Formats: sequence, C-alpha cells, structure tokens
Amino acid sequence: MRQIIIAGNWKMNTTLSEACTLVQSMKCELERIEGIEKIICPPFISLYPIKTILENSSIKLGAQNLFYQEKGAYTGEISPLMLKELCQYVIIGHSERRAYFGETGQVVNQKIKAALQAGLLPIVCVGEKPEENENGQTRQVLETQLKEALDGLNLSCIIIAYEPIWAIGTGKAATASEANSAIGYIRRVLGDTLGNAAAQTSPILYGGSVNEKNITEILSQTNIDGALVGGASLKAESFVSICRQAA
Ligand code: G2H
Repeated sequence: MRQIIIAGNWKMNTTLSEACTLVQSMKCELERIEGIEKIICPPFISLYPIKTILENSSIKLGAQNLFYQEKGAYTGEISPLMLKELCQYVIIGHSERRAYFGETGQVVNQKIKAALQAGLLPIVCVGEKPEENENGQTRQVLETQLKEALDGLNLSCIIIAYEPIWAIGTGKAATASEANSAIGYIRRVLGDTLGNAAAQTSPILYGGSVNEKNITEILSQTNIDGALVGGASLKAESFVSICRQAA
C-alpha cells in the first residue's frame, strides 16, 4: 500500500506574519487527521518560524525549490544543506520554475540529486503544456521529463507530482480519469527507468486546481496517491477538508 500524500504549495503567497497565522489556523484540525502524510510548503522565509510552530507535530514541512550546490558564491540561492535543518521535503521542477526561471531537465536532475544527497525527499513535478495536450503529445512529454529528471539515479522510491500545465490555477482540473491515465503512464516510465519495485512503491500525486469539491473523485482513481494543492492550500478550511477527505 502506497502512502497518501497531501502537500500544500503556497507558492509566492503570504508574508511572514500571514504564513504564521495561516498555519496556526489549520494546525489543530490537521493534526487530528491520521493515516496520510500532510505537508505544507510555504515560502523560504517562513520555514523557520513554521518549523517552530510545528514542533512535534504530525504536519511536515517542505520547501518549494533549492539550488543544487552545497554552498558558495551563488547570491540569492538556498542550498540543500540549509533546507535540511528546516524541512523534510522539497518541490523540484514545478512548471512555474521551468517556465519563468528557465529550469531545464538537466537542472531538475541536478537538484534532485542534491536534495537526495542532503537527505531531503524531493517531490518531482512533471506535466505537459496545453498545446502539447491538444496535439496528443502528453505521454511523450512526460516520458522525456521523467527520463531527464531521473537520469543516473538508482532509487527504490520517489515522489512524483503530475501537474498538467493547462490545469494549474485555472479552476479547470483534469478529469479524474485523464489524470489516472497519465499517472498510469508515469508509473510505466518509472518501471522502465527505476525498475518495477520502484514503480509500485513510488507515490504519484495529481496537481492542478485541486479543491475540496474534486479531491474525493481524484483520489478514487487507482493510480493516484495524493495531491499537490496550490490555491486551495491557502484557505485553512479548504486544505483541512481536502486532507480529511483523503484520510
Ligand atoms: C499546481 C497547483 C499546486 P493549483 O501548480 O502545485 O496549483 O492547485 O492552484 O492549480
């Protein structure tokens, strides 16, 4: 049985004080929910205060990005070792980073290796653009992104998030069966690259306009092991409801 994971990606939202207020407003309710992994990924600057708020909590923390070097003259960057003292997870290769910050498959691969080396658990995002979806290229894109991301890795398990770009922040989620079919394909590619055992044990999440109304249907699909939630993770009530329905 694979673990169900619900991760909230706050993206570039919340000031320090807003982030602390938001986490306080969902902490108690989230802690009552058992049997799933609950992860919050706030902006970097809020990781330390939230870590303090979540001392001894069942709620885990993740970062939204990292740089692949350990330390040095990389102005403005955050290293895996810095994050290791603050959180357990890190989102890598989100489509917004690929689109706005020029992250290539090779950079994604270096970041995954650096995260693993530091003992962080990467949540690796893959997903096709609207035009790629319309042209029937979804599988080809997913295969390329996964092979680039996992190049040279020998892993028994990795967390992947399938986020079709046309479904991100649009309110138009993929249908549960579309997501299930794409995620089934991702599992096949994991089998080819990491082996069958890894393909069977790796949690694969869906991301893109997940909310409290569609989560149950999404999670009813056999291949889908959880969700990476953006907008709806910024509302305590919605995120708690999503986690409750996932448990
Ligand atoms: C996709 C998702 C979270 P949203 O980016 O990673 O965001 O749920 O707002 O579509």
